[in-house]
Amino acid sequence: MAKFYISTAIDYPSMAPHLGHAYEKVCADVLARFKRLQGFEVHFSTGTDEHGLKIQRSAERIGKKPKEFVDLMSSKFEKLCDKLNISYDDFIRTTEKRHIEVARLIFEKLGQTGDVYKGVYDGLYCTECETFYPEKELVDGKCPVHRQKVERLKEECYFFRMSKYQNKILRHIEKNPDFIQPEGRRNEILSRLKEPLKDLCISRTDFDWGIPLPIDGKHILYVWADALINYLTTIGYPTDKFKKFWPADVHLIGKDISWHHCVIWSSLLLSTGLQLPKKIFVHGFVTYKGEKLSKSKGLVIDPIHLAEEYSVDALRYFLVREISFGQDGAFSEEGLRARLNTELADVLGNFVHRVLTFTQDRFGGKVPEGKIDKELETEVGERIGKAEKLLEELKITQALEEIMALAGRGNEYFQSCRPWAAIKSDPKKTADCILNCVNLVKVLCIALQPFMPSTCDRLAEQLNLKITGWTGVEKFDIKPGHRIQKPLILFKKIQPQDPPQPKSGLATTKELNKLDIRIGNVTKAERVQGSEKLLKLEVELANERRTIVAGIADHYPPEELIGKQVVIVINLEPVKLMGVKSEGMLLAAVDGEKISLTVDRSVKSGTKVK
Ligand code: ME8
Repeated sequence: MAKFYISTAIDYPSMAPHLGHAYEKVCADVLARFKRLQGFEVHFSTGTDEHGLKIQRSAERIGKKPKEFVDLMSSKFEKLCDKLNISYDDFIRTTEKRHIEVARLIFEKLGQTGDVYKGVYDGLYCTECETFYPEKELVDGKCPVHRQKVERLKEECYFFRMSKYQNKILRHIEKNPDFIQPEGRRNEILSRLKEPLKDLCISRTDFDWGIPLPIDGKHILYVWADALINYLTTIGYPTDKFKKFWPADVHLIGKDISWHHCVIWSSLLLSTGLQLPKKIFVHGFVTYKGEKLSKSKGLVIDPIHLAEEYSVDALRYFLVREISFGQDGAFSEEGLRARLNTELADVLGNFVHRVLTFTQDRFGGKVPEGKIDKELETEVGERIGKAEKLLEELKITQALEEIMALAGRGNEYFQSCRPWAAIKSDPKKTADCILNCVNLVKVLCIALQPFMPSTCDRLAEQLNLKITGWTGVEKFDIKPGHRIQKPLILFKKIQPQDPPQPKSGLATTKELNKLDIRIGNVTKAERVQGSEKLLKLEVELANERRTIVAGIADHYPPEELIGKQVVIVINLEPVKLMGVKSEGMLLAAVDGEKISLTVDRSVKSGTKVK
């Protein structure tokens, strides 16, 4: 059986996952599911990147040991995958024994090639992206990705002779136009490779949360080298399974880490004598009000909350359809609602429901005798052929558009046959129409399965059909006499909530208007020493940070608060609680029906609450 190996990046579990992480997993899942339907033996990996200084510091901030911290945080990423119906075959964690063994093995191989030597690294480092930066790549002296201060490092380390592989990588990219996609990202890497490539520092000594080097236990493996090797661990390097699945067919990653994958990873593989992956597909960022969602900036949108509010499949659909694959795309709740209401409910849901209820009500749930409309079947076949080609080329947004156009076509067809009127005057025409429409519903049910698996499973049940594969998806092969089940609504429309009306008796007084109430993002949370109840929160407003002390430790573990939004009063006289100055007061926040201290939706930090 032909194989297909697709991976996502493995996420830093320094904070809870946000919509950007969900996006990458959903896109990879669409491709993995499509390939499985086509009959490929698929390995789909995702997971968490758990070593390094960033994680060690995040753990320290909330008073936990790194291992205890990553166990807790990694489970949130796994939970997200399960919630979003991500059909991963392996959720890999870099703290697992199997990975540590492979990482050490690969390091030994690099040494055997003569590509590792000892030296002193003297330069700049951004802990947020765990990356070394030459001075000239900084923007206003800050990390070009996170716009945060970089640290000066001077320490003994082991270097990897990355420079040796510059020409090989260049030639590989030039000879294989599909190696890095989309083209814009490929050009970026090609242009950066015009500059001489430096050797890479691949060990650290000033902290210990990592994999000790087999040759020198004082050093731990640089977290990026450690993380990239996960792509080998997950397929069981160096076993037969590895031999079957390597090279990877697609590494799916975001645009901030294309250099690490296209250049660092390629040179590590070349040094160890392994083949390069077939494709590295670089997707864009999910943005909100023009800004990239980011853990470090505290701009996070909780995908689990959205999935619960709008349904998992509506969220999956929105992400693939709204964000052209390979480009950046904006998230807004209005946008999500609009796609759900006007495309999923009004077009797809409406077509399916009309056809199946008509079959149920007028034909007792039995597909009527009739004639297949060959013209329609050919038209559908052409679109499906196009969608299939697009999926092969990883153009998932366009593929989804093609398939959804068939739902629109179905509505048109149903409408033009007018079966509700024709049933008396022309029962034969009505039967033909229904036979063809049921078949079109079947086509949609299979073709949309990679995008909206649970909806399509429910639809398959209604159609009394087993989805077995992609082959023949376009065929109108549901025969007259086939029985369908009772139709159910696939998508419920969701209207924006009306603003709550103030209850009588509660007036806003002039005095209350004097309070300056703002929305802020929690960037740090820790216990106040010597107190059971108090937490100290660092809250980021638009241009400033405030320390807020609140007696909520009984109800909120500090790590749950990081990345959440809170409502605070900022123009109070500062007060000292257990020796810590509180520069504001935490208020309750209203999030839909829920009243609590935090909200998951993202409003720009610093926003004034009226
Ligand atoms: O970079 N929109 O982890 P990470 C879309 N551990 N994708 C986004 C995004 C956004 N707003 N924000 C982040 C790491 N991502 C490393 C990877 S792989 C061997 C090691 C994407 O948690 C990001 O581009 O910072 C990356 O592909 C993934 O989420 C994990 O990011």
